[in-house]
Amino acid sequence: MRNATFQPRSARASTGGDTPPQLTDVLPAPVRVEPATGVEFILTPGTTIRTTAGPAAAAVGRYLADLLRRPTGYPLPIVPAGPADAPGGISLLLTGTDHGPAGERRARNGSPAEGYRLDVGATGVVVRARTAAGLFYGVQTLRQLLPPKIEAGRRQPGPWAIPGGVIEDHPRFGYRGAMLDVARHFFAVPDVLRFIDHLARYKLNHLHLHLTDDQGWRIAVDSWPRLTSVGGSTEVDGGPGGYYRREEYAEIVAYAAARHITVVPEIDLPGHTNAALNAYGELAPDGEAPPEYTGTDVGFSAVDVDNERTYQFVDDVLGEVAALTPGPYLHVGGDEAFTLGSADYTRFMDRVQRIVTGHGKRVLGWHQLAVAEHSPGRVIQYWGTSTEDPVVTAAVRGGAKLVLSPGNRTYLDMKYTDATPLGKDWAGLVEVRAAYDWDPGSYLTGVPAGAVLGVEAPLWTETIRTVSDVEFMTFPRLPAIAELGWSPASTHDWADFRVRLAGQGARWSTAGITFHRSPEVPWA
Ligand code: TNX
Repeated sequence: MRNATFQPRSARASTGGDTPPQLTDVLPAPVRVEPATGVEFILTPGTTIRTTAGPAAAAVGRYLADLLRRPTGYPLPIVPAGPADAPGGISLLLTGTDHGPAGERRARNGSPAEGYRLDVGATGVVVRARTAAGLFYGVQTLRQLLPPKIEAGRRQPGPWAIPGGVIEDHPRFGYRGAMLDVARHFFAVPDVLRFIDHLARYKLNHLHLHLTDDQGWRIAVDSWPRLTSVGGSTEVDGGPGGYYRREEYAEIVAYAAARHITVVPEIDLPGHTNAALNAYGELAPDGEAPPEYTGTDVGFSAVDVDNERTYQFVDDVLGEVAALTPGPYLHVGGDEAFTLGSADYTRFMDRVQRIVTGHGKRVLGWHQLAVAEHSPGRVIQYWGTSTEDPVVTAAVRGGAKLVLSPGNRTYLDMKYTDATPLGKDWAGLVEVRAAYDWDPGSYLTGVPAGAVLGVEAPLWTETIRTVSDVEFMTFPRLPAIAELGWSPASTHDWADFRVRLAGQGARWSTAGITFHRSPEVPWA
């Protein structure tokens, strides 16, 4: 809970581009914020970054130095942390039992794995965490406490002040995600890395990549090469498409991992498979390869569920994707297989789930998958617009966990208003307040909060072609979903959120990020 000194700032004038942030401006809202009035730490050319011995804290130190060196022009050397009470500099201290000096070890036992504590005093800044992920989140908080010009790509004049006080923080949910559909329109590696950086700012920890659909197959599978050579060659409206070679995909996974983000690959089955069928006609129910598809209809394709070759295909593909996936989940889609009867669908997905666990992974799937048998550790992603779904509730009772992506709240491809040039509206218009004002813990009737793993904001790309399109739909709604995933329910307050969100606008402008200037938000 936030401490007594916290006050909603709905009445405060929104901050301009150069106004220094306050400790209470952080988004997502931290668990506890205690400003120290009149205290600030100022970065100088002599500031050092001190890290606990070992590679984990040093990596976060390098990440922080990379953020700060260009705009400040300061050298910010990374040096080993000395005694905990030595003044000066920015200290990133791991306090888990395996790391750090004994005093640090005693200081912070019991904080959740992704939590951190930030102390900003006149003589130094200290971030303490049990894990490198916690340090990383502390660094994201620190970044937001510097003036917006810290986001500039070129050297800026100081001063570089950080407001004093204490923040104690940890996430509400373990799964905080966003999805990018790289199948309808392909996005090359640099675009995906940029999207990963957007997630990192707001402490999201899962990137779901929708890698296959009717219009394109985007990940190389060595045992079925035509999936990409043929299936990757177009996209919606007939553009050139594309796909990730194994090394490119590994680069995405590694870049995400360095930001404490787990990549969740999705191979959509049994529907949304026209690109695969176009490449391998033997997998189609009539054995004939359909033509390539560059439109935006859904639900017309499905693999042949009565052909053993199909199961070989699924096993080969999921085996290769599993080998490229350090994270625990394989997403197997399962949505909109309208050409299959329900018995055929269920029988097929039961087998697919067993193939996933056979490769040592946990099943994630869109909520149509709820009808399939329970699979150990499986997670169902709810994308409906109703708060009642008896089939999903029954699956949860059977042991499934839930990720919430209600279409009318989290879908980044929905229009903001009728006037939004991009996007769709089948789930409704989703302005910022609609994205923010709901509670994932109590959303679905009959689903206890303990069954909710977290939230995810999906971005489908039928109408989204460029990085700027991606950003326009993502900002400012992604930060709203991020706050639902991270912040305690007790901090939920639209009047406060919209002012903190407004403060982010100058950061996005400085970083060259396109965003929707929603009239619901008091931008500077
Ligand atoms: C539904 S949500 C789909 C996607 C579309 C999206 C467009 C889901 C699991 N399936 O195939 O891209 O709507 O909003």
